Amino acid sequence: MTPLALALDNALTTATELPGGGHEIADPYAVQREVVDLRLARGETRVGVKLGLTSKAKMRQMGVDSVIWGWLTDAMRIEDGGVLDLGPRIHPKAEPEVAFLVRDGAIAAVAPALEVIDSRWLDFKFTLDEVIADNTSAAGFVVGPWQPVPPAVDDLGVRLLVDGEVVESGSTAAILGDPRAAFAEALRLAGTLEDDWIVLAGAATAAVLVGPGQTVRVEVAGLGSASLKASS
Ligand code: 0L1
Ligand code: MG
Repeated sequence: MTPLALALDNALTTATELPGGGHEIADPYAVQREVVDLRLARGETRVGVKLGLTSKAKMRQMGVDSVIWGWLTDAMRIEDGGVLDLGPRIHPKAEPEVAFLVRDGAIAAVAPALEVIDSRWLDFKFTLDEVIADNTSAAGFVVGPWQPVPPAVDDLGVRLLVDGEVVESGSTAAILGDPRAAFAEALRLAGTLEDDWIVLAGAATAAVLVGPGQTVRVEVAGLGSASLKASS
């Protein structure tokens, strides 16, 4: 186990931040595996994968031209309409996404989703290798009602609302041009996707900080909505 994986895990379990920006990391996905293994050793199970940096805006911001990916575990799941406990969080943000349900290595259903990202790096300041090692900031997710896959999901309107006010809006086109492309990338990167796993395709807009007591909702045209409420 590398000292960095242990430090990231300690930051996760104690809700404290690590200064980022200067770590030499030979193999960031190997550190990510260790970070996830520590969660699995505490009894969590893998329930899917997530893609990150799927929008051109986020890629430009990080100076990269390819996506990153990480693991989802059962402990990250928040029921639709459920509570995001802010106690064990550092500086959680929510972003509107689309989720896919896996069956036989293919897409079986689609749903509106929220991802909660909570970087273990101070002020969300990290290098690409550092955010990969940190399991791509994965911290939580909400999946709305599963829907049959419509003929096209490449330009569905997306709104992110906080306490009923629209704070971000965009289109699923921001997710690699088509969220199904994100599913294909997830399959390629993970090598295999198991039945009933969830694939979070990536954010359609910028993420917003979640404050105490706030209700955050995603609406995806034609797919419905999903929400969470932050603890006070
Ligand atoms: O899911 C994401 O796109 C987040 C990837 C990591 C970058 C961040 O924490 O903003
Ligand atoms: Mg995301």
